[in-house]
Amino acid sequence: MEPTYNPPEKWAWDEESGGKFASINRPTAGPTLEKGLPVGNHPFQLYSDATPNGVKVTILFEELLEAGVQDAEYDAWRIDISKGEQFGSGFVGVNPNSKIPALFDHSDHTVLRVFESGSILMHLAEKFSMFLPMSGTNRTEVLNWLMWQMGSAPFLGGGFGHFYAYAPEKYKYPINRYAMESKRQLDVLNRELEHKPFIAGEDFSIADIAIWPWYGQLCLGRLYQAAEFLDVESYSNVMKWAKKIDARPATLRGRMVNRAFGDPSLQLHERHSSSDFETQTQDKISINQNYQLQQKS
Ligand SMILES: N[C@@H](CCC(=O)N[C@@H](CS)C(=O)NCC(=O)O)C(=O)O
Repeated sequence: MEPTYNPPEKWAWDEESGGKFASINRPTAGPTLEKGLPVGNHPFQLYSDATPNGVKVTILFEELLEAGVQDAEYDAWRIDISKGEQFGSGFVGVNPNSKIPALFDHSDHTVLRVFESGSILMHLAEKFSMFLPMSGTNRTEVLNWLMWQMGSAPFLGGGFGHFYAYAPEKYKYPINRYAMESKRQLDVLNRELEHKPFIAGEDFSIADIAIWPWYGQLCLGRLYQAAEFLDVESYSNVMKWAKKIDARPATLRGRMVNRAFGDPSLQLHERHSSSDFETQTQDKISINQNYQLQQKS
């Protein structure tokens, strides 16, 4: 096969690579602008966006609150990654890797920064002794699947999703390579879920919370418009598990937080209180704004 690209001796960043996120991608780290982070009243300050990695953390917070853990109250501030807000100096202070989600935990004497979604899930699960057994074989199994997700999803998102949905052209080689790997991963989950209700066993855990936003939502047709292409219906155990988690009220609330796309009634740009789900979604905000405009005219 003729190569379509002959790499130079040394790579240089001389042009944008094209594709959906070309304008925010760059080969260097560190802040590009001075911008602090807002801080609210709750012990946990989350800086995130409603991507699959972001909603892992908001689903866990909402599950903790649903279970009655009042100390898990949090403020969720939106970092608009499409505008490059992850490169602000304040955000780089909480995550030097400039990726959402990132968390400041103010609940102890010293303020702790926590980044990488897997690390945030473990931190919160350990702090509240929920959704992760504190010892024993079940704990190891939850961590096995949590780490599986952290290692596997980049092939689904950065590999398959990028080349299938975001690249400027459809290239057969990478789409084939990553479709094959994504289907293999779905098959792994499907075989595991055949005899157990949740991925690490009998109980819902942070492993489900990490895996569902990627593989569950892929099967529910919410990622990359690839449900038919990957024949997700054939992974019937994953489908069943995906629907079961989708029906959890805390999962729905977690999906809404920091969301700024789609149905306005599901968009809660910032979350500072549990009542925000009733009063601060974008549909409600527009109704209020229209009402105020009518009052003025
Ligand atoms: N391994 C990281 C990945 C985080 C990640 O890739 N976040 C994406 C959104 S899903 C992001 O912030 N992208 C912005 C960018 O790449 O500049 C985690 O799980 O927290």
